[in-house]
Amino acid sequence: MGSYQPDTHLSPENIQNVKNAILHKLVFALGVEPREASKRNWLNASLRVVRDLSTEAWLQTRRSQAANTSRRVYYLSMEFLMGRTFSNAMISEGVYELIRAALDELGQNLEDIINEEGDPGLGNGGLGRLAACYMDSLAAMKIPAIGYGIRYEYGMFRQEIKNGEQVELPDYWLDKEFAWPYVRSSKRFPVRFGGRTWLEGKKVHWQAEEEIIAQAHDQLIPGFETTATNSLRLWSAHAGDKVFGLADFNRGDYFAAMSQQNSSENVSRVLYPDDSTYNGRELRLRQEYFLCSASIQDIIRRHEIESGSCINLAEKVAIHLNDTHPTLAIPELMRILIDEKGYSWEQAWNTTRKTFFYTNHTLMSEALETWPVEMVARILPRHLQIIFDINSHFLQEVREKFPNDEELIRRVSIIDEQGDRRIRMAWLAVIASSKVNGVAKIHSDLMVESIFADFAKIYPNRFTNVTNGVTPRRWIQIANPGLASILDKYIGRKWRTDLMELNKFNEFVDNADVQAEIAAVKVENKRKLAAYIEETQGIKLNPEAIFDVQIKRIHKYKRQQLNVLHIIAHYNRILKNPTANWQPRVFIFAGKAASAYYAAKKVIRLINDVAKVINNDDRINDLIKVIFIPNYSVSLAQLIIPAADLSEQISLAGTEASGTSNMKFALNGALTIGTLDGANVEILDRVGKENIFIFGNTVEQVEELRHNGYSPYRYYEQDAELNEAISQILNGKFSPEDPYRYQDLILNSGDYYQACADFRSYVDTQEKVAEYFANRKAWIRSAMINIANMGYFSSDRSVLDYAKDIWKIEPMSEKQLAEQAKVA
Ligand code: GP0
Repeated sequence: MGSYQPDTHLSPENIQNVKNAILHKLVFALGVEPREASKRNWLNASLRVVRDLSTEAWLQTRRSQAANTSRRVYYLSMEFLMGRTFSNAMISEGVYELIRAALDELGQNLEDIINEEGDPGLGNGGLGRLAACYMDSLAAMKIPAIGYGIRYEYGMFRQEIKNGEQVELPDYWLDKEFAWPYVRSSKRFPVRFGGRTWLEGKKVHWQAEEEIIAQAHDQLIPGFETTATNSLRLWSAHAGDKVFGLADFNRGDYFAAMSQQNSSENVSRVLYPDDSTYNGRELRLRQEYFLCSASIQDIIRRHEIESGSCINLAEKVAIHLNDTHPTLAIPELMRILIDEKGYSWEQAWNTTRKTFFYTNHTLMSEALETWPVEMVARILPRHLQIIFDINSHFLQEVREKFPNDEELIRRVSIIDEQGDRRIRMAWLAVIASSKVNGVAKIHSDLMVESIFADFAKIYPNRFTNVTNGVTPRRWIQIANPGLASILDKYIGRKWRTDLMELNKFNEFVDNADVQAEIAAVKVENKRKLAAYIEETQGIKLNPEAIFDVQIKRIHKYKRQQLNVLHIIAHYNRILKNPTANWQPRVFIFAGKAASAYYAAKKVIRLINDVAKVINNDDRINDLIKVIFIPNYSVSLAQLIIPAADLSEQISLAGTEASGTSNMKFALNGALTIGTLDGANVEILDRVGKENIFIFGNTVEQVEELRHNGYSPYRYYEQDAELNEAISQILNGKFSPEDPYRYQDLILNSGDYYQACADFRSYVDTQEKVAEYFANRKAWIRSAMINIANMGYFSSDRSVLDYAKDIWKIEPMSEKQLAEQAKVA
């Protein structure tokens, strides 16, 4: 435990102290009398009490990091899906039970207060949530780190389902007061756009046309039971007092000038809701540069304070790019080193190349960012020159290594010269980074065989893998306290920061008593989820049914449509043979579709249409329920995942980079039905093929089908069950009021993700699932084997891999964390 760990014993005296502290915050921080305090007031007062504890540790961590000579990592990400803060902060500081007791005596129920907190949706899906798990793990593992992102005023849209369709509503999350962050009024940086450049002697000048201010907001990231406390710094955009519409002012047009100010603040207004697709809007480019410029300025400022100059920047600074979205940090660092610090081009490039690292999160071409040269010229004229310079330097290097291969030069050039000229951001990120990694073994292998094949030839040692992970604090301890206490009882409590400890649970998989305890917790979690669904949708669920769950972004490649085809086939089978011994099943979906993603929104509608018909068909006798839970979020995931029996990870092989919910499910004792894709492959390696349901074509088979001209009609014609299910969709069985609604959905869209090809194997495997579930003892045993062998998938392991193999950072010790800085 850290030196700032307070006395957290549940003594009457400690409880009284915490009560006093909460009451003090209520009155003197919020200005509220206890008798009139709302739940939100109690939450914010309690949050402030916990924040005080974290703040002491945070300040100490900063002092000790400044004294420490090791490198720090800066994690740049356009998305951080942090989820709620309160429980996490309480467990990190070890005060969960104390706060519960204090609130109890104050007449408040802790669970109610926890549920009062909003869930900032500052991310789309896996990529943003991964960044959040990494922030948690970096602190817990005592790795000096700062996250940088954008404090969007509007996060991911709120999803409602109206008449079966997704409706998007704004999520103005800031109107629910959030007492956790500190506004850092002194940390403000100008970010400039547009204008022109010219040469004076050897020096380039950039006269911008517009300047906005980036304002820092810091969230403390307390490490679990350690002093180490990192920061997540999010930037908001402000107009500042430089008004560039001076001509308007001169004409006395105060109003026009001021309204332009308003528009500069658009930069941090809203998160783009597109997941894994590239959206080439100008505002997005401005957002990306805004994040990069403010963060790089801040990194240099801190480094200069700690080291006196920029000279040894690469020794002390590692900058990690979470996908290509923050790649403009590369030319921004170059610009500052050359234009502001007087470095030569070579010096700046050498420093930059040692400083950057890049993670690729997808191979799918629609996600790869490319910006038109014309647009970058207009918005970032100086950066465009630097990118051109990097490119010619790089192409020179390639020509020396591989003479007379102009075809190669054309392919690896940062500038795509075909059509309108475009900058390939992934190429820039690869060229400027010391290491590039994929997020699961299969993904990293495919990455160097496909999109980065040329670069792997040019830079053979640059590419590596770090398999994703998830934090066991949030995904076991907080989400599944029942499971946590079973683990504590049988294997001790060390799994929280060393998840390989779970291996010890293997000893208990045949123990009938432990099996019964695990089964009881699962049913309890299912009841809790069922209660939520009954309360919000009025549908009653049978907690003995198989809870079959697919929760993730709605995407064609993730193949929710395949899941639906199975549901329909299953429904048809029951109707044909109603008295057979069917396992009751609840099919649960949740997830958002990008607002402009027509086909994905249609899939949501199909799920809801199918749900309506099946849920109301009395002949089915409640053997099937189909549920779509609206407005998926981190908090909902924490409720749903521990209640799942079956985890649907059914993407087409070769398309899902890793997946991370697959890990959360298996850790919580759900069995996976999945393809040989992403991290499923590694989960299979660890839990063994008897304890996972693998189906479908392999990457090689998928490629072969594509190569030979894939057609879904062949499967449709040959497979009677598939034929029936598709025909029912196409004939309007599930949309009688609008029979043509789904004409364009499956066959006519070409079935690019080969759902029809995997249908037979999926349905047959689902049948095995049902048989296996009937043998409840065997099922629970398999669930336990999953839990016991998932230790590898902790994000603690992931960040330690990054620290050791990529960033070259030694975690700090408690002793180092107690040191004081020599500088002021
Ligand atoms: C990948 F390219 N991912 C992208 C993107 O734009 N957004 C995003 O969330 C995801 C992958 O799809 C993933 O396979 C992966 O686990 C995650 O990034 C983190 O690496 C599942 O969400």
